Amino acid sequence: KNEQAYLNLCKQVMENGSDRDDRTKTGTRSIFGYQMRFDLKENFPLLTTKKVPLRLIVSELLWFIKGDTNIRYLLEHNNNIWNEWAFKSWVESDEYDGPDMTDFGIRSQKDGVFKKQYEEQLAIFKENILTDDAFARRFGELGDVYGKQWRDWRGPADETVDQLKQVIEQIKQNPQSRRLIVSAWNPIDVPSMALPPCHTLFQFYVDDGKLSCQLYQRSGDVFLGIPFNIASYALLTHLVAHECNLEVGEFIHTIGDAHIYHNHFEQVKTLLSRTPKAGPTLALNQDKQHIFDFDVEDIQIKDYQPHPPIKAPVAV
Ligand code: DHF
Ligand code: TMP
Repeated sequence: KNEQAYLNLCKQVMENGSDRDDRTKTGTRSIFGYQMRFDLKENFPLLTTKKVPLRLIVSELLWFIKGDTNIRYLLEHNNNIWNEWAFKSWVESDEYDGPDMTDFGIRSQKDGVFKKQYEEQLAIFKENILTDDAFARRFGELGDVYGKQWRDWRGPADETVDQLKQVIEQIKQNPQSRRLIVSAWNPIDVPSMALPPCHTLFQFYVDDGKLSCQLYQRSGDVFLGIPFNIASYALLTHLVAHECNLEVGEFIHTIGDAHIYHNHFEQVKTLLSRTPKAGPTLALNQDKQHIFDFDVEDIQIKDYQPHPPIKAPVAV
């Protein structure tokens, strides 16, 4: 049932969306305003109609929770999902003197010779991030993105707010509160970010010993980003519930612009032709209590037997 909510979103966009140009020049089919509900007691909402690599979702979420905004941690965990956005700042900087990388995302899909050059430059960039501290500090940074806003939101007088820590304290002390909110959308900082936050604001709700979470996502790449976002917030809800000695309730996913990129249509058709399987379950290391103590190996998925992965190009 959980997975059906996602498959219905795919159908809805394909059948009722309007075809629009977009920032990346790829073209999308999009609808505005959509809500899905996932019952976290039923199973863990990781898609089975294509294989979604949970280890990437885990290391990305732990990176947010640490308050880190530098891709070095992700690369150390063999996670490449944020490379393009750091690489973009590097090739647009004065210090870059390699071949022209303007519009590398679009061009590498169309031009084989360029694709080789791009892959070479990206490999050099990754190597430098991993081995050169000064380079990593300057060019591995994505700006004041999720981790920074969740853990270290900066106010006008330079005071800081640890939103995640505070919201967890409030869930423990004041579970009926209607103010259990974490916002990643900081209008002062938006211009400095590699990509303004897509998952912009989330709210917790406690009822009958169960913790629910609702996310407002301003922009959702239905085929690539959304499956990650669903699993990531489901996992966050599990981690916070675990720390607060609560059961899990629902994850409610509200999306603003929900779009399928034109170069993902074939992939979406393949996905929709597949029959969902029973969903997996999540296993957290019971020896750990605090969300800030979790490492990647403390989070495991059980009984996950998905259909094969489906590759798709990411729009930069
Ligand atoms: N831009 C766009 N256009 N769409 C996104 O979903 C997106 N997501 C971002 C940053 N910018 C974005 C961060 N999250 C992948 C998944 C999530 C993600 C970035 C990339 C992705 O490419 N997933 C592949 C597997 C990648 C791998 O195995 O390394 C997939 O098939 O799910
Ligand atoms: P935009 O800033 O022009 O909206 O482009 C961001 C793209 O990235 C858009 O396709 C949505 C997608 N995206 C997700 O779907 N989920 C994510 O977590 C992130 C970071 C991006």
